[in-house]
Amino acid sequence: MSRTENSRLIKAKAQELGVDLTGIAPAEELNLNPPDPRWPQTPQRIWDECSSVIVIAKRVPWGIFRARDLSTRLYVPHLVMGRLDTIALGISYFIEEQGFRAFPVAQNYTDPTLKRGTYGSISLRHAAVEAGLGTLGLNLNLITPQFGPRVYLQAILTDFPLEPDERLKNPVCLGPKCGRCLLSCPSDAVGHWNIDKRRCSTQAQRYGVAALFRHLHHIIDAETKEEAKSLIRSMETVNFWQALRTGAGAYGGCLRCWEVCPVGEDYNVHLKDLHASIPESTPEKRNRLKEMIALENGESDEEYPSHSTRWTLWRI
Ligand code: B12
Repeated sequence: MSRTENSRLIKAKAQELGVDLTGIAPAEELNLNPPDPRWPQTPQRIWDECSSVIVIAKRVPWGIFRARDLSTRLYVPHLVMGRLDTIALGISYFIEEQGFRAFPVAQNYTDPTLKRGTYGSISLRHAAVEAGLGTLGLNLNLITPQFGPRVYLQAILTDFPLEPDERLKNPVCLGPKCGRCLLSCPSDAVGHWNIDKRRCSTQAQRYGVAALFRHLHHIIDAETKEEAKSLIRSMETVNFWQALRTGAGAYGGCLRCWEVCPVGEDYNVHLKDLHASIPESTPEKRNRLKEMIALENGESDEEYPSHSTRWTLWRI
């Protein structure tokens, strides 16, 4: 079969298994363009015979953006991520049946041989842009034309000969003139085509590893044995146990920038009625957006943040 036919076969299989979007990136492009060359998240680091990276996306159920209950919002994203892993494994076995090799990458796993801190073996958002699924937004989320940012991602490395998809030609994000992700961010983590990861993680990883370290320190530093005992038996400890057991709150714990993003065919139908107004917006945040627009219009001396233009497609 030709490469084009193989690609069609894989996409049909992915759809049958429940994927919402599938794209194929040539491994060579990902090897040549690591998002941060100091810590190259490239396929060849993992497997040097890999010729293609199949990127799959699954949206979260729209109802979750109507849930007021935090535990649901912490829990459901992990069901989606788990489903993606299962599907990626299914696609890998399917490729083996065609006589080639394939395997899913460690999706939300921190590769300790790379930069200190949480850093995936492959940056899935960058791979998704290379596979033509969307472009990176103001806060570096992958934004897709169909579902805005409201998709989780996974990737499969393979040596199956596949025809790659073309990258999109125009930015999908509306940029600082929209800026709704910046205005809504509860930890004020959104920069100019950038994100303050530490700030973001206070919400996105509220029972993540940094929070766990803090909790353990509180226990060690307790002034009395009674205080330490009560910290050990606290609801906080239970929350960490739940996070370890289900993933809920370990990561994926904040969906605010997702539900306010007006890009995507689903926004008007499922989100606009509840999320059109943004209570977290302040004059100071709105001013920051104005400054970004001025900078983009060349009305400022500051340097334009160009690190991510290959993937945002903004201003190129
Ligand atoms: C670690 C991690 C986090 C960390 C750090 C995020 C980050 N930006 O790296 C924290 C906890 C903050 C986080 C938060 C969230 N995450 Co997260 N996260 C990951 C994980 C596991 C690894 C990310 C990674 O490797 N980044 C790699 C580096 C290269 O990316 P980067 O640092 O953004 O690189 C750019 C900038 O650093 C910039 N840059 C470099 N140098 C400099 C210097 C300057 C001065 C500037 C301005 C910029 C700059 O240029 C680089 C290239 O564009 C991935 C899974 C994966 N394997 O990809 C999920 C992943 C990215 N997360 C995801 C999601 C959904 C989220 C959250 C929405 C929370 C949630 N509900 O799940 C938030 C959104 C935050 C955001 N807007 O980025 C999804 C993204 C889906 C999508 N539609 O985009 C992923 C792909 C998980 C998945 N399986 O789907 N996440």
